[in-house]
Amino acid sequence: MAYSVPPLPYDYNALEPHIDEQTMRFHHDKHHQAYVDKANGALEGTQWDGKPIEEVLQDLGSLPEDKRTPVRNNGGGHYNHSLFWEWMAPDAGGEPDGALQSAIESAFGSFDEFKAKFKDAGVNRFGSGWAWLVHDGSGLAVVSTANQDNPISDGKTPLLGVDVWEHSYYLKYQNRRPDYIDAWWNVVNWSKVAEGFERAGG
Ligand code: MN3
Repeated sequence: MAYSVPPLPYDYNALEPHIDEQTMRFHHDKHHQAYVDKANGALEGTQWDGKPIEEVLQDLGSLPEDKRTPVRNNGGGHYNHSLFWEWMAPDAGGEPDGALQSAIESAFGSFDEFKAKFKDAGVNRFGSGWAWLVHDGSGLAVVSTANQDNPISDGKTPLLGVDVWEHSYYLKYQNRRPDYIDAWWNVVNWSKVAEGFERAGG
């Protein structure tokens, strides 16, 4: 089965005022759809057609050379955004608790130091890309990737990511990417992040 854009798990305006409705409409309905259409177009009729996107991205090297870049970009775009919608929620934000809180404190010193490092990764990503909290097999780390690359292609498990492409903030924040990231913390769905942390082995 070809890939499809998953429905948003909340209304387009549910993340207001932090993430505006118009941005969510374009981002989910237009940008994500374009990644899905192009990924489907690239894989149509191949043995990878319908294979779970995370499995494809974990093994990009097995793809024929002419498919590798389109799938990396558009399959990555599909996977990244599918995760991104779920990592946000209305009435969210705050801080994680339990095992995830402890792991963040032991990896970064404190929750505030983690936030500062994550924000730096997003602000300093030149051009388009993502900042991530990942589990790298031994513990938590902050990384950033260019374009639509996902840490899963480097053997890391993404636990939380923020889209820093201009399309994710320009309508409301224009060139102020740091302000967008500051506001974005108010919609982070920490219970979803904690689920991924448990699946990654805690
Ligand atoms: Mn995006």
